[in-house]
Order: sequence, then structure tokens, then C-alpha cells
Amino acid sequence: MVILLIIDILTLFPEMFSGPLTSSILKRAQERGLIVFNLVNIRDFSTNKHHTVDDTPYGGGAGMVICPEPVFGAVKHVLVLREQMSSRVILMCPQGRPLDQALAVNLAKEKHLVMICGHYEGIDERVRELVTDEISIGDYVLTGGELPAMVVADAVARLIPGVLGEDTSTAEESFNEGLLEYPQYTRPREYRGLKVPDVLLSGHHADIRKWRRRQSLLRTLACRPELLVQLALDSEDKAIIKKVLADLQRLDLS
Ligand code: 4GO
Repeated sequence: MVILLIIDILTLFPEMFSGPLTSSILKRAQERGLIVFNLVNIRDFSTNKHHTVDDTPYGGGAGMVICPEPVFGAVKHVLVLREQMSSRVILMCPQGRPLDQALAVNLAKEKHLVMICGHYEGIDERVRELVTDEISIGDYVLTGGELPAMVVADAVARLIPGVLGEDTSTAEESFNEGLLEYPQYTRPREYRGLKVPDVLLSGHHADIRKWRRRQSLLRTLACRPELLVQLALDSEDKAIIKKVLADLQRLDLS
């Protein structure tokens, strides 16, 4: 079995990762040998005898800033470990590129990712010398980059072949690319008077495909219309949306 992706995670709180990395799909991906997660404690690269890693900010202000030396030490350590690999060194931070599915797909093409998780008020600016990518999971501030790193790792891991299982067809995935998911149902056929749509029980695969596509389009139009704008829609898709928009225009809102 060949390792498809190595993710080195640099953090002051490696224990924060044990839950997500020892459960469910990420656990299985490691057991299958598809992905290696390596947690590196930045504190192990402290250069002083009390093993401190942070200090007060120059210029004053509240809180502590992580010093550059231990972060440089930890990054250099993993780059030497993976010597001949081409690596993306990612800093999790609010000013980074917003994570979306396209970025996850792009990262899943790599063989080696390094994720740096800051904590407290932030990391010394000079760490950015080593960084190839800055990523944000959304417009809010967290106490550390650990939760964002887990989000990125999860979004990337599920795209690695074999992680979600053998029979996951990428064709089906790409069919719905950029659209919200269609509704899913399982047994029972009726629950508290709520029925599973007949078409899903019909066995007509073409009809089921059409119904799901239509549901995805309608959901995206209703909840995230800005996603539709950037998509290449075929004439059948456009016909569905035209009909909905025409129906809406006939609504009397006076
Ligand atoms: C990343 C890091 C939010 C994000 C962070 C985000 N907060 N939106 N906090 O992806 C440096 C110290 C940044 C705490 C870190």
C-alpha cells in the first residue's frame, strides 16, 4: 500500500487533534495507510531552557505572540523529514484565502502538506517567510489555528482516492460540483406521515438522476444563488431555473 498524502501539523496543543484523527473516516484512512498525520509540538523546538514559545508584543498591547524560532525549527524539522518532497506550508489565519471546495481539490493533489497552527494573539510576522499558503475557514476569529487545520485536513482527506471507500465515483461527484446536495432518504418509506418521494422508489435511474439534479438546482437557487452564477449549466439546467424564475415573477407581491 502506498501513502498518498502526508500531513504534518505544527501546534502547541497536539492533544486537540486526537478526537478527530482517531475517529471515523480519518482513522480508517490512516489504518488503510492512505494518509499519514504527524503531530509536531512547536514547544519541542523552543530554544530556551524554560521551553517558552511566546513573548509580549513589541510596541505593546495585550496578550502573547508566538516567537519565530520554535516555529522555524518545527517547519525545518518536517521539511528535512520529507526531504525530496514538494511541500505546501500552510498558515491557518483569518486573513488567508477562504477555504472552498476548489481549494480543497487543489490541496488534495499534493503529496505533503504542513499546517501551522497559531494560538493566543498570533504568530510573529516573520514566520510568513516559510509559508506558501495562508488559509481561512471563515470570517471569524478563533483562539487557535487547530480547529481550522482540522477542517482543512478533513475536507482534503475525503478527496483522497480510497478514503471514502472503493466505489465512490468521482463522475457522480463532479456531476453535482458546485451545487448543494439533493435530499437523501433511507428506510422507512413513511415516517410520522412523511413519505419518501415516489420517484426514488421507482427504480427509474434516469428519472432519479433528473429529480436529484432539479432538487440540487432548486436548493442552490433558494439558499445560495451566488453559487449558481459561477457555474456552467447545461440547457436542461437553464430550463429548470427559467421556469422557477418565471413562476416567481407571476407572484403578486403588492
Ligand atoms: C484561523 C486562525 C481564525 C482562523 C485563527 C480562521 N482564527 N478563520 N486564530 O480560519 C493566530 C492566533 C490566528 C489564533 C489564530
